[in-house]
Amino acid sequence: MSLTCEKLVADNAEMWRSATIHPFLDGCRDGTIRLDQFHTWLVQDYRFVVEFTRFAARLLADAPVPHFDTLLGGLQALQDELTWFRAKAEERDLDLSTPPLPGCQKYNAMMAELHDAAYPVKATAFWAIERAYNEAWGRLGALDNAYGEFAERWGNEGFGEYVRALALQADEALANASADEVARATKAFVTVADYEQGFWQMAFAAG
Ligand code: HMH
Repeated sequence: MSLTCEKLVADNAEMWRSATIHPFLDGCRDGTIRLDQFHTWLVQDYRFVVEFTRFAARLLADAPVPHFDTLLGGLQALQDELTWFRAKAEERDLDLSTPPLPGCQKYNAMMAELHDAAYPVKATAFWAIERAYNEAWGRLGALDNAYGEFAERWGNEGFGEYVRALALQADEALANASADEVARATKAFVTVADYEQGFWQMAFAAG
């Protein structure tokens, strides 16, 4: 049996919980998050998504042709997302050129380091990053407050389908991966879980 995305989540259940359940998210659900905390997340996540877009392009460059459709759809969604982030920042008068904080910086550095990794490693990390947000925001459900559109962006059913398609592609790549690549993919998954937790904490601790 080869490694699968589901097995990674199951084998690291506690870490994954910490990556996707956090007081920052509870605060968005309850409306108790402070603006400085939320705005820190918003600006830092824009900086993250810029680097994530470069990572998506590298993933596409290495992908087998049958994986193009899902990844090109993902790149299209990222174009929309970057435009949306700029609109949200403008509405809230936020400066998107604010330098990345350490929790964002190390996550961005990790993605840049993965540029040279084998396709199964990149595909696993990319899926994990999208899955984390789908699960974290999706768990909040429909929100009747200012954070509803944020939860909806990553928690919606279409995004869930995209994440499942990414998992199938990563699983397929892992089935054909070397033992070393499987080990590196596992390490990348654990790092994503760790850095996701750190990213929420970075925003929550702001101010
Ligand atoms: C920190 N993880 C972080 N930001 C995001 N936007 C995503 C995952 C999903 O795109």
